[in-house]
Amino acid sequence: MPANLTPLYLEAEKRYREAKTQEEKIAALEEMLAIIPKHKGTDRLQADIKRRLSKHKEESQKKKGAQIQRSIFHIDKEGAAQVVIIGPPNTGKSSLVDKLTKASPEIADFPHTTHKPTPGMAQYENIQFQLVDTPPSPANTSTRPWPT
Ligand SMILES: Nc1nc2c(ncn2[C@@H]2O[C@H](COP(=O)(O)OP(=O)(O)O)[C@@H](O)[C@H]2O)c(=O)[nH]1
Ligand SMILES: [Mg+2]
Repeated sequence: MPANLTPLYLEAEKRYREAKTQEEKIAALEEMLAIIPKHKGTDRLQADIKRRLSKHKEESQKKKGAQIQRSIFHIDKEGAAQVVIIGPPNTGKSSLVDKLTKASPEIADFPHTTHKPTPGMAQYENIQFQLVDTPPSPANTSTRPWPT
């Protein structure tokens, strides 16, 4: 039996072939499945679409899982450069990010106030830099660069 695929279906199929991301592929396949003529002649094609759909959904889930795992310590670079401020506790890292960016990292007179990397954008002339405030390593002890 001929499949008699409609122009709308063929368009969705073209979108699937050209799709770059898993999300685009899933959207195109779902559309194909919704509009494919449902009869004996398309049984195999329908099964094939369903198989691809579950494969892409699985891939997309795997990717999301990986992103969530790295989310706290992974900061996507933004602007011209990513500058990570590192140093012992209580040495003014958060104060620097607070002064130079619109971010509001917590500043306190005791160590380990910052728990996770906090990004903020700093502008110099017409260039945007990303500054990342970081928590200190637990092994570090305070070595303030100014007299106390
Ligand atoms: N005297 C002085 N104190 C500072 C300076 N920068 C930060 N502080 C103070 O040092 C303490 C620790 O600062 P914070 O930015 O939280 O340090 P971080 O732990 O390295 O992020 C706070 O009480 C700040 O107000 C500075 O340049 N001079
Ligand atoms: Mg801090």
